[in-house]
Amino acid sequence: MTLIDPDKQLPEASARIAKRAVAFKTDAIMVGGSTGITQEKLDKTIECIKGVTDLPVIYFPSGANAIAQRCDAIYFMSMLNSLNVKNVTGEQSKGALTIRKLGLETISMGYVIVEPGMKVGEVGEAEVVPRDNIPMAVGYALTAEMFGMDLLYLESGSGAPEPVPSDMIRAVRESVRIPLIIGGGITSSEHAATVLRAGGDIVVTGTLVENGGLESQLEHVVDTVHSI
Ligand code: 1GP
Repeated sequence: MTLIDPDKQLPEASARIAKRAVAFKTDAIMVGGSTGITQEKLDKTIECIKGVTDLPVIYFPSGANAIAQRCDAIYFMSMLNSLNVKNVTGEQSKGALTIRKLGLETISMGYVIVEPGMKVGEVGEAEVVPRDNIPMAVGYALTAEMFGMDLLYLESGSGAPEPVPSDMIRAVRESVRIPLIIGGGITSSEHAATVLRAGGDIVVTGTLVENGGLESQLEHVVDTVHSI
């Protein structure tokens, strides 16, 4: 899945990124970012993206301050290792009625921040899972599954120097049956292959499409994901 942050470029530029990602056969577009998301920017970005593709556009929210009106689905997500309850159930409870009134499809997701966590770890006030603390990651994964969540997202943070460690992904994969999304620091087909071989089901790339890797790397990454 290709992640587009509405705060990083104008809506028309987001649509251009989406169009190229679709040409390279990405499977879905995620829209979201940790800071600077306004309702207007979000809705305009999704409108522009939907003008260039029929692929699912999934909103990846950072709070209840902006809820995409025209997305195909929204992650109804809880940052399980946040120390601030607003990121666990607070923002969700503020946004739930709006989501219901809009009739949006919700995909429940446990969101777990792994070291270094980057910006999302900071603004989310996460007690990040240390890269060598596999039991802690497994505990959160089981928590998500036992709560009945549809997905688990292991996130090392946008722009992280390395993806989530393979041995952590492997241990989590062996512990739960729900699909596993891996994001943060995946900038090459080697990274994508490593996280998928360890047991990830879905790879998310964001920074790659913002910093020039769109043309040079994304096609290879998607091809690699589809070949595993
Ligand atoms: C961030 O996991 C995503 O939420 C994507 O991370 O920007 O490092 O690809 P990158």
